[in-house]
Amino acid sequence: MRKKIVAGNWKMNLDYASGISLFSEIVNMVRDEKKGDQIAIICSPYIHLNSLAKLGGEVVKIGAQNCHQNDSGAFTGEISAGMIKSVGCEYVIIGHSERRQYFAESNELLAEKTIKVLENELTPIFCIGETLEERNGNIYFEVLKAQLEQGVFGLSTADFSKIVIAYEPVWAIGTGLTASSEQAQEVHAFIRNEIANKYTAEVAENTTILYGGSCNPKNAAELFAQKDIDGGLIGGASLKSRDFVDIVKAFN
Ligand code: 3PY
Repeated sequence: MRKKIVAGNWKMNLDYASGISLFSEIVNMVRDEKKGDQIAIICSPYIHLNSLAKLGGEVVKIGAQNCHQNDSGAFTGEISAGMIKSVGCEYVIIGHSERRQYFAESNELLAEKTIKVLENELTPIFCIGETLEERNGNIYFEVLKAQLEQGVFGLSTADFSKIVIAYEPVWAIGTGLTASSEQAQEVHAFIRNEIANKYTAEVAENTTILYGGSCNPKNAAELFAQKDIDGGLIGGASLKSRDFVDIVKAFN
């Protein structure tokens, strides 16, 4: 079954105390305002994960923003999917464009990370998206297809059915620009069609595909009303409790 998800991505923001305080506000508001079939998630920096997982309970789920592709070992500064699982997290963002851009994460590496996340019974939120140059050059469908093929289409049907996809046009991240609801819907329909071609129409129909990239309380309702948009991955607006909860409420 397709899920309705709003996932906040706090990126590298908030010290420990500020994170706990913002999250507590979010939990209290989401508890009152979330509809039964919606899932609210906060993907925080690693330092918050343990505490947030305990505070969030069933109301707000917790995710990490990255993990390493190995289980353990001499990888100074890294964190494994098993460690993330051990503190009560349920989700991990994989392949956010900032990881691809600033940390040179390739589709092949992201495929390894995705497998590790699944092995640890966590849900990957696998991000794909084109740059402005690729959009203007009209090669965005090819780029997105390659990201899917090399990143997640190696998974078995059973494993693929457990993942969430996030479409985040790179040109709409941190720029204040948003894809119009038509532009976003066009790409979401394309992704769903690619999934149907690779797996089955049923798998495609049941895959949750989120939109990310300057999604905010003003544009969320129109984006989420599109047939193939199942929610959002929210950057800046997830750092304000009222904005985040208004986006959670934006499903009709
Ligand atoms: C944004 O909204 O800018 C994001 O990058 C969400 O992940």
